[in-house]
Amino acid sequence: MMKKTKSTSNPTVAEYVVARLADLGIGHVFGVPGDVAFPIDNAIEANDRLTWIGCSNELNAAYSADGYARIHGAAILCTTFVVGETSALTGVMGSKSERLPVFHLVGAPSSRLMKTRRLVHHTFGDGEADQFRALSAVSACACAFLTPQNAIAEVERVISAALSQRRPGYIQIPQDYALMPVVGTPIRGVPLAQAPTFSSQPRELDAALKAIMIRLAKAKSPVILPAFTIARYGLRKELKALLAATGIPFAACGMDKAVISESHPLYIGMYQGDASKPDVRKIVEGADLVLNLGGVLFGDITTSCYGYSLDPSKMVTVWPDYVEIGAAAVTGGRGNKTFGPIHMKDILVALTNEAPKFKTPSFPRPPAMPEAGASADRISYPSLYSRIQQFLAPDDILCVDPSTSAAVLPNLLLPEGVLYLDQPLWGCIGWGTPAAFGAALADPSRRVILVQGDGGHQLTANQIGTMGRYGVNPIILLVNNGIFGIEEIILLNSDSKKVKNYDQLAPWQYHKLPEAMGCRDWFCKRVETNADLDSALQQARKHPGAAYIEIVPEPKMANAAPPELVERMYQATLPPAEKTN
Ligand SMILES: Cc1ncc(C[n+]2csc(CCOP(=O)(O)OP(=O)(O)O)c2C)c(N)n1
Ligand SMILES: [Mg+2]
Repeated sequence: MMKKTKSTSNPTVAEYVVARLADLGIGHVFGVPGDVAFPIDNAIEANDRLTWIGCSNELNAAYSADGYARIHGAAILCTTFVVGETSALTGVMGSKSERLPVFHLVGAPSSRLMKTRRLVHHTFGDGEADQFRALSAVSACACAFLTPQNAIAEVERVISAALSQRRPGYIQIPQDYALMPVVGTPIRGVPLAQAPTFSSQPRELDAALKAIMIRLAKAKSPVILPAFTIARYGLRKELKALLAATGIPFAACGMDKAVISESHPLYIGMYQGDASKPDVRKIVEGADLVLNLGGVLFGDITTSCYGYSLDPSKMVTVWPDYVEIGAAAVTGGRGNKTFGPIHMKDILVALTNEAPKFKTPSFPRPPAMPEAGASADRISYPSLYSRIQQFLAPDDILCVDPSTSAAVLPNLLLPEGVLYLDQPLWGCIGWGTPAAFGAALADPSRRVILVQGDGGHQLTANQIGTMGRYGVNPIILLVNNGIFGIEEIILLNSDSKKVKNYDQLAPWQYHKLPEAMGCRDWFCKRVETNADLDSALQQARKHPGAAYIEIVPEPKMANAAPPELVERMYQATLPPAEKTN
């Protein structure tokens, strides 16, 4: 629990907030400074537990905080009033969508300017300086506008909500209040792993457990689907214990790749609806009980556009804060029964102690991506992906930007301990470079490998300069096909041979970017053949610093989406009148 400390001279609001977040053990703050945020920026700079990480823009800062939170558990982002905070918004909203507690600190004009409706910069000039708070509010699960009087209570409320829901928290501080001492007794917090979130309601927990145990007792062929939230809530250890106790095999869905190491003996492979391997599909869809642990989201991108068939009556979903028998995701909310509030950790632990041990069925080990492409040949998509498969080493962090590669790389079989970072739900191209930077900063002992398309890269490539500035050593694999490739793959009437004008890109000299952005001692190479790619990958792995490989595949898009998938996408998305076209 938190200790209360009595102090004769209280810290200022800005000093207090940053100290309280530093208590969580978050060591870095991603941001861009600004005049009204100076009190916060200065408090961060003066706090010896925090390091300011100056980013090339607020969007990059937000994505970097997102990547950092994926590895560290939480992150801090600091921007200035309106122009800064709104630039960060799609990044922070991505963190909300993909359940990452990013604390967003924003400096606002002095309260006396706002109260007297004076015309301040970064506004529409109409005296309504506080109208923008509603925009940022959408990106967070809790928002606070701090005063010296409410700061202590409000900061606790935001921290508690953000950690309970694993979503961003927004804290705005007017410039004058930021410099005034907090009123009350400052709270000294505990590190993230010990920070209290919410507790289960005992009778509900008991009832939910009974309901699950009844189903487990009858089950002959159960399967587990662990969701990404297991990682977000730091429950990998508890899940491993449950797997060991029950012997139930598990599959990973599209948003949940490598929540548990893919070298685990109970791992059967990826379940992505129609895009699954037939044996995985048979085990998952044929299971008489599906334990959906953490709340897998069955969305368009991760299920091959709803190409899955799961019987809702056979599903038990342990959401982070409640248990659902039957599956609203599948039934549209009909006929399901819920218990809550329940913390999913309590269910994992209780099931580990009480669930029966099953005889694990035999299943083939999930296959690695097959080898492809002779040395002397031009790089093709299969040859590139097979080389990424060979290249990965235990404990690497593989980060994949939304692109053609993101549609194929879930099919990799990852070595022991490799983490897979992607953004399948929010799906913002350009997230990859800054997110890879944040992940690399969060754990310098692991090698971050980024796979990104050229289109996505053009959105946020300037964060490479920030990577160089702070000396992280990722390996960037930049796929230069000159186009927004995945868009061409899923285009309606894609029989046209001509790439759409709107899918074409400015031809950058990508491998020269690190040098131009001041990165020293990076290994940079442009490759067109498999032999050159092999050699560049080897050198990149040995190189002590960062590496940037610009990969130019042959023009042919080697992995056009199956026609049935494209058809299903349009059946699902277009109005009926269009469907016959
Ligand atoms: C911020 C944002 N803008 C636009 C899109 C739509 N979009 C999705 S994928 C994609 C193309 C990605 O192209 P590229 O990064 O070059 O990867 P490729 O498929 O060519 O390998 C676009 C424009 C998006 N998802 N996010
Ligand atoms: Mg491209």
